[in-house]
Amino acid sequence: MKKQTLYRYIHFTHALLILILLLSGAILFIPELRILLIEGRWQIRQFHIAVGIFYSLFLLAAIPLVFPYFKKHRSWRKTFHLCLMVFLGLLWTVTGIYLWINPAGYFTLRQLSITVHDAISLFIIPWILIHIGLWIYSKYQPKQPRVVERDRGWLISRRDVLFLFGGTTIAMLLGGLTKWFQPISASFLASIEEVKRRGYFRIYSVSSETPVFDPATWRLRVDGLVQTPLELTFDELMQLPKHSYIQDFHCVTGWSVTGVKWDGIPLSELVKQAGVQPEGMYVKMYSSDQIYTETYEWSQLVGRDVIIAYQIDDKPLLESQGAPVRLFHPQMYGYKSIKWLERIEFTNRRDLGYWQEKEGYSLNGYLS
Ligand SMILES: Nc1nc2c(c(=O)[nH]1)N[C@H]1C(S)=C(S)[C@@H](COP(=O)(O)O)O[C@H]1N2
Ligand SMILES: [Mo]
Repeated sequence: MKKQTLYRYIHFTHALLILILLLSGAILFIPELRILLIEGRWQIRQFHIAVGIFYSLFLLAAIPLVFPYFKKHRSWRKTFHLCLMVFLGLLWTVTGIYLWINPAGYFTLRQLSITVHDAISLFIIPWILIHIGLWIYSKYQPKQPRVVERDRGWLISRRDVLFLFGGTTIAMLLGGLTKWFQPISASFLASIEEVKRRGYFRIYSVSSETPVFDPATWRLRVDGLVQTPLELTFDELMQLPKHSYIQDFHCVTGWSVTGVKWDGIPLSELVKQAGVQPEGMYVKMYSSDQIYTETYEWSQLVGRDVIIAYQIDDKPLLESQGAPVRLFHPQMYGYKSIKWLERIEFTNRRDLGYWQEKEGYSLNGYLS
């Protein structure tokens, strides 16, 4: 293959991969799209990761081919672009891999990785637009005999400096603007303000079907190694003493909702009625989605703040939020907050929960 054609292929594949990554990334990033695509979100994340891995490998494979080209056609602009791409690509890859393999890593590190990952993506968008703009512009320029740019080695002129700094500044400014650009509508803006102030529940579900709450048939079961197994209707559950407080919610993947008001029934109230047998050291909870489970040490759940939550911010749980009840443990990550809770089993063995099995999340899930 002719060298020139090869470079064209590399350039094209590069553009295509970035575009796919940006599009799938945007779906994961923009809250409104996230809500629209609740169901496919997990698959989109997997897809995004897969393309990301392919993209990194592609970059790695392309570098030995591309460097000689840049050596031959050395110009400051090209070198700068190449270095920029390699640098951003590296940061992108490193943070992406961190987010991918460390779903339960240190909270601050994850938050940092997400911020850097998003920032690079936002920076890239204007860069691409300028890139395309210049390309189209050059297409429409009357054909001139190509002037070979004189290789000035590592000498830079004032024009180069202006170009580099000006270009970078513009790209960064535009990148910053895209971050805040949203379709204008009063309620939309208000909701964005709210989201910015305190975060937003991202509504996760590993199942594609949302369990439907029917008060007539719904029961909460407490069984296993207990003295008296229980089967409570929603009304019976609501007769028990309630407990309310304000507490932040943290997902281990880096997002939080601050200042959430929680209303619920302390788990200890149920246990008062059921009574735990001495061997009942562990607790396994089941969701009516039939997929999600979580496990705990019984000693981790005795505090009054560990509740079976039925209201968030004074409103009954939405169906997608786990209606009618979900667990909430103020010292643990969101994944411990099992939604559509329907069964609490006391056992003498510690099982793995859904995410421990799938992605090796920490068993105890304490906020770090
Ligand atoms: N049944 C069930 N419960 C679940 C999940 C789930 O997928 N299914 N996701 C968990 C995770 S990882 C988080 S961060 C929170 C998210 O709560 P939200 O969907 O209300 O935003 O729910 C947790 N409880
Ligand atoms: Mo989570």
